[in-house]
Amino acid sequence: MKHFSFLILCSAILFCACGAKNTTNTIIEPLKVNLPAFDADSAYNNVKRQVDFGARVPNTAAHRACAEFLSAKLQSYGAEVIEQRAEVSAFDGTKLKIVNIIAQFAPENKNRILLYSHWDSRPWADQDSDINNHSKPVDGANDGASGVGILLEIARLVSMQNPTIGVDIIFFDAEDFGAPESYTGKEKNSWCLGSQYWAVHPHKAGYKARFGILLDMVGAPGATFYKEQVSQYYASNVVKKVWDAALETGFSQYFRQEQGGTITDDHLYINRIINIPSIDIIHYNPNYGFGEYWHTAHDNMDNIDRNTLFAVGSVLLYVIYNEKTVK
Ligand code: AHN
Ligand code: ZN
Repeated sequence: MKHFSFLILCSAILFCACGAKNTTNTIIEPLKVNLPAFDADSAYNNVKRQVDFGARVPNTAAHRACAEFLSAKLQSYGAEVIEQRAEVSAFDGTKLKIVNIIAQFAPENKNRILLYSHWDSRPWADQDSDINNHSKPVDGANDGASGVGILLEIARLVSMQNPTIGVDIIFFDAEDFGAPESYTGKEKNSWCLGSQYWAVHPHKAGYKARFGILLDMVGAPGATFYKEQVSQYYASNVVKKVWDAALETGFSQYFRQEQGGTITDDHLYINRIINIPSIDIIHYNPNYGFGEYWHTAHDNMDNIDRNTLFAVGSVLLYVIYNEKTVK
């Protein structure tokens, strides 16, 4: 809120200052678009609701209950929702019943953007310093629930104020079922099973979007988002668009104008398989790696900061509402 008020204030000062000296009839527009205000409390509660189900590990009751919650929530915002169910094989042959949750706003609009996150949580806290936790699932407050929490809030706002473009939101399943550290067998592409499935079987034949934005671990205190390299390779213009938006809205302390790591994440398959130029907004420091909570028992609600949710949500809104339709 602070940042937008500040922007409006600046624009007002600029407007008055120029107006005073202005002898011609130039009209200075104060703001390009009217953005809805991102409600960080609402996003936070969305994260908490998911975590309260317990770990959202495929083939569990918590997973099924949370899917129902997410789908109902999106429907309550007037989206056209598809639950894409499938059975996929994990790295060790385990059959996973997965569900990708797809919400379409203004499905008739040909100009679309795609926003996505994974909604499952990791079955093993295999990065925990306590070896007893390696067999336990993670809460995934940040790793999974944070991105979904922000996108649910975006869905609420999009339902109240139509952007000029159509918006699709997808919650991908089974991103985090990648082979654990202890696994010694062969494995390939064992992460991102839900997005890999969807990229081969999109909910609409010939589905297209202008670009895609993935949110992954976007709620930790003091999170930093560097320009991830898979994103740079496939969609450097989208990286620029988003990082410029962060500059514009005053959130550069989160969105760093520096190169990040190369991350295997859902966006890799969306780029490679279905060719939607996609970026990953992910908390990963090229020098230190993921946050110390990552894939540990500490990725709980204590690891969620409303300020970070607000920064990411506000930058996204700026991008969504400034996207123009071309005929
Ligand atoms: C790998 O560790 C290969 N990819 C990280 C993707 C990820 C896991 N995002 C969240 N959890
Ligand atoms: Zn993970």
